[in-house]
Amino acid sequence: EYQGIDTGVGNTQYSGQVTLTTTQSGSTYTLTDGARGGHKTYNLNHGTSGTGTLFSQTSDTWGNGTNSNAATAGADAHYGAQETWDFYKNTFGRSGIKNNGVGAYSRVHYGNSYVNAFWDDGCFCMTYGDGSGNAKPLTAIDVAGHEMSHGVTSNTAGLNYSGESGGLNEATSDIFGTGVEFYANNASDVGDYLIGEKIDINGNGSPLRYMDKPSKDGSSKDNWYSGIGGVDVHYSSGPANHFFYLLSEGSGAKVINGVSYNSPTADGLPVTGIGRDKALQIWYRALTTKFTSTTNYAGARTGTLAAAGELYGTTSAEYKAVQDAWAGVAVGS
Ligand code: ASN
Ligand code: ZN
Ligand code: CA
Repeated sequence: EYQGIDTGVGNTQYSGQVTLTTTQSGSTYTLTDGARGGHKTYNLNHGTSGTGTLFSQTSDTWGNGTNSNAATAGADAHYGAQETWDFYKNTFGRSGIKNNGVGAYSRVHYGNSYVNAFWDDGCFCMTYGDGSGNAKPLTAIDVAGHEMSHGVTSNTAGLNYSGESGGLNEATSDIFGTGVEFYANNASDVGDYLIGEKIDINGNGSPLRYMDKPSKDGSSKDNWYSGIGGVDVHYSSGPANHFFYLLSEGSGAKVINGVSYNSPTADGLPVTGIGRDKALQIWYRALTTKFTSTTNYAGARTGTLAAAGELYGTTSAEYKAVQDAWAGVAVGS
């Protein structure tokens, strides 16, 4: 009987109809991505341990666009893993979370009304709750990219998940999660500098975080200050998210893909953006060759400047933009 890689269809909740890489084994298809290290997607069916069951059916069309069909969240999660793999491979030449060509796995339908998603280095796996009322799984693509990027950080800089390094760890996940969302270029989930805008975690349509002006969420910090290491890592990430937005897009008001941004600087001086592609290269090079487990904001400035110098030269516009963007979030020399 035939065994091999197949191209299926996912009717996702957040990204419309997408192509999924699956595996056919005779008359059965599974959510196993043979083109990306064998990444598998499992259904926990409201359990909270083990792997549940591998998504498996006799058709290669998955989900119906809502969470009333168990395979819908599977399709979103499988798509998120696929796009995250391709983003790292095609943007940085990184082959999987460990850069060894080996896929991870995803588990969906964790528990009941569980409003979170998380990466676990131990199982080398991703887990997604179904959200409030089991209606909004946390499987949107920027969330998927955010969570799997925690695995990349663990396997590179290893930024400690507390204090300033914890904020930089969280920001790294927001930065690359956003990179994945723009990379996927999905018409139903266009790229933006918002985090979690699709999962409606606040119940009023607002996103979880804003990179242009992090304080818009009511808790995140726009700029560095002495003592920021004492706040929750999801809020001390603010200055680095703000830095990344300024470096990519520059200060001031701007509309991108229909979303309005306004990014004031701490010093009141303008920043000229260098584009997201270059900003991503600088952050990735810093993460993988400069940052360590204890890197703080001052070290992130030094590390990204070193990365920009190596990539573009120390007299380049890119290098100056890195200096200006850090000054714009009150991280000085
Ligand atoms: N979803 C959360 C995050 O990735 C889980 C956690 O608190 N680590 O930040
Ligand atoms: Zn995170
Ligand atoms: Ca987003």
